[in-house]
Amino acid sequence: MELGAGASVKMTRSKAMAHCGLVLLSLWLCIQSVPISVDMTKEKHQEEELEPPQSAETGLHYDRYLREVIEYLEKDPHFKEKLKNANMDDIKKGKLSKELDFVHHHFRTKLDELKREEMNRLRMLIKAKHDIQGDGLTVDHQVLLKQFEHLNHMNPDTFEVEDLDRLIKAATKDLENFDKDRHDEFKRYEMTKEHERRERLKNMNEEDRKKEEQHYEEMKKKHADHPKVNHPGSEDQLKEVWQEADGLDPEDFDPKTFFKMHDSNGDGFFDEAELEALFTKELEKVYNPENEEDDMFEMEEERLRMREHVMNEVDTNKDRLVSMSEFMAATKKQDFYDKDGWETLDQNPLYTEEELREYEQQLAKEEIDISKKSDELKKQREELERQQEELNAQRFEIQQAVQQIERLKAQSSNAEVKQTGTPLAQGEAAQVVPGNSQPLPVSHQQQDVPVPGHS
Ligand SMILES: [Ca+2]
Ligand SMILES: [Ca+2]
Repeated sequence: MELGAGASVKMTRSKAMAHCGLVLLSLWLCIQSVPISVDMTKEKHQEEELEPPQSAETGLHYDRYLREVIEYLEKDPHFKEKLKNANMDDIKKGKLSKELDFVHHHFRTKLDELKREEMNRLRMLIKAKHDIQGDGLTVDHQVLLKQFEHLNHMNPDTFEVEDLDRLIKAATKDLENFDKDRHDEFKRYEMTKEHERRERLKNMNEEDRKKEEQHYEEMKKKHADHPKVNHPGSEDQLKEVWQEADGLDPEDFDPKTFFKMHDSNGDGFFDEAELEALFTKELEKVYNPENEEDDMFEMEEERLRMREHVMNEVDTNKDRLVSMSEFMAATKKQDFYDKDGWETLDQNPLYTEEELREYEQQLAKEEIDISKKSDELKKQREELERQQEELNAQRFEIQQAVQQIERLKAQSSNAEVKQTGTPLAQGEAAQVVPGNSQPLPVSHQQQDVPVPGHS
């Protein structure tokens, strides 16, 4: 498969994303701001006494930095207190960040250290990327560091209010865009796949092309032919897991027991990974790694979309976790008994012909840019070679000049020796420097020597 390598890289990435459980910031950004709704108090006593988990990954590239910063800030009693009482608006307006000024010196030093480590990591990242691209140009770190918005790169040594402010803003924004970015990436994946298929067809003769087209249509049909996929999060879907994965009698289906059984880490919440694990049965109806027509990268995307769908419906406080009470509330809604099947990715077009055309134009433009760049590099190399030759020529001339000076020096000192030993006759002195009985000063001698660069 042509997209094999790219796909597996992306697959790993999407898996990593799939495991980004709780958004740590939810502690800050969501939980703090949950309005106390009336019906929550009803269920609260029986079902929701638990604190949300604290250590799940966010999937952001600066996840570690983010978590360590939060960890140290929470150790400071003053900051912890402020954090507890802060609401979403205050946090967004940067009020919380200002409390950093009151954080104990010891923790501030630690935060400075964390920031320096993060700066180093970013520099390494830039360097690694630069090495891979190998464009031979010098790296302007300051310019490249600008792309990282989660800290203030202009001050690489200390962690200040602005750093905390930026961290909160970047994490909020990046997490909100997380799924959207992935959708865009998936769309590009699909368009690349189609583009490559069409390019392949172009290079075929009439007969092969027909065969290939026919095969493609057959595979498409084969992929679309599968048992009904239950709506993620519906009673039918959960019951199937209950029966087939858990080996239990569907007659005994009990949502609360189901929740406890599939809350794998037992923290009282379904995180994203735990939800995604529930869809394996459904996905296996559509995707089989043995089949040519089933793309496993698409399967992972399907899984993530199922999770998104359930989260959207069930996670009412938007902390990216499904609590027991949210889950129970969902089982009481009409949607839970939805019998409509789930529409798989292939049932809806992911892009229009026009979008594909635009994308192909963009690819073509990128190709032109790359070839332009390589032409420029070739020219640069030729220019460097030319300069090198010129330097070599100059060096040769200088060597020649030095040799000549040495020769002249030797001649004149010979003459001196002769002068001090046996006095020279007028004629002999005239042989060394015609018209002058004194040895020439060096500056004079040089006039006959070619000057470097003036050949
Ligand atoms: Ca859990
Ligand atoms: Ca929730």
